[in-house]
Amino acid sequence: MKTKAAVAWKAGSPLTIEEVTLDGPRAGEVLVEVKATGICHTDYYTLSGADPEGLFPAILGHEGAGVVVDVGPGVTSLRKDDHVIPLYTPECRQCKFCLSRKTNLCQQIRGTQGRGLMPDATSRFSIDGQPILHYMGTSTFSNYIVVPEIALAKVRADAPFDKICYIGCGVTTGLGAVLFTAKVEAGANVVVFGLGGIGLNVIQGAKMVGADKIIGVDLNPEREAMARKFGMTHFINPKDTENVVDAIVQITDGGADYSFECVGNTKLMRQALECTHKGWGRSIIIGVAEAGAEISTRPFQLVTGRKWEGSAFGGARGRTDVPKIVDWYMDGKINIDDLITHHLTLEQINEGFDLMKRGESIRSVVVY
Ligand code: NAD
Ligand code: AHE
Ligand code: ZN
Repeated sequence: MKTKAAVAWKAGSPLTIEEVTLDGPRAGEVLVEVKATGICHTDYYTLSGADPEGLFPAILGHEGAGVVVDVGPGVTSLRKDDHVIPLYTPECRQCKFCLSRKTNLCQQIRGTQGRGLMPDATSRFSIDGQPILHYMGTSTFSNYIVVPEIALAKVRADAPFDKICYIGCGVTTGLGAVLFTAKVEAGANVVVFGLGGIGLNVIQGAKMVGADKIIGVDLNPEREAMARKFGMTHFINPKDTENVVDAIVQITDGGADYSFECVGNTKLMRQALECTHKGWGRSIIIGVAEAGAEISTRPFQLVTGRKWEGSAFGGARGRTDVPKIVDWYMDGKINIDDLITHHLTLEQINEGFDLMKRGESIRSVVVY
């Protein structure tokens, strides 16, 4: 069949809208009509050329929601008309990683996914016979996609696609880092570096669990009002603060219990570790830093009890946890609507990247 898609031909170039040939689902695969997709900073990161796994030409996008159109042989858990959210972190429930119960990082199809291919090492997308690569196993910047069954969360049918698509990455990543990775407890002091599409969801999660002080750090003063609305109690703009670490240590009487880096900047990662409390502070890296970047600190910071950790997709097990997060949204327990600042058509997708770069959007959502 044919599908409309925004294609990334090479690093640093705007996407172009193309008619792409899409082969049907093979064994264990599902054809999905994508109804809406968010634009995450990670899409921009890969498009910029900073991603060591960034391959071109490809169809980017990993924050979608849609409807099952057809299933391939052997698919048992989904059928036509089911509403789904594609998962860049699948959940096969069978691999060593899933069975460990220690991680959400299912590795069943990670090898081929990282090479822009389906599990049988081929692409379903092509233009005039030239293969176009998949991205993060999802490629939600295409109106129709083929996705492995293990990379689809089935969600309730009454949830609006243009909101729940954000649960496909940003919402789950931010909330999950607090709830599933750090397991922040009520009364804890929390610091969030970067108040964008991810960081504001970390704030929302911290508020949800009853954190005490919730300190936000961002260079963009426009972020303060929105962050306060979601539960931030203190705002630090590094431009106006001589020493961010000292300021946080002072506000928290010795350091934060938890910090979250939601920018992808290795200097901030160091500050995020060093602003946590001696003896027990935990710093969670969420931001994705460019190829070749490395983190550093004095080992003494770790010797004296601080812990450096990371979180991918908020530690969420997608097929299990994503439907629950959709329920939280539908039950009014979490706010997604206010974070979606722009709705765009696929033809306007490059404007979505520009809004992000200019710091004018939290999340832009493309509606097909
Ligand atoms: P975003 O562009 O919406 O937000 C980034 C925020 O950081 C902005 O508010 C910006 O003003 C702020 N910022 C930039 N430089 C700063 C600095 N030096 N000091 C303070 N604030 C600064 O991006 P996003 O969609 O929220 O993504 C944030 C990061 O998280 C990206 O690196 C993205 O790739 C990553 N990410 C990781 C996961 C994961 O699973 N680990 C999932 C999604 C996104
Ligand atoms: N290809 C990148 C990896 C970037 C990365 O860390 N991705 C996160 C999700 S970001 C979503 O917005 C992730 O889930 N990582 C675990 C994994 O297996 O990729 C690079 O830098 O190499
Ligand atoms: Zn993302």
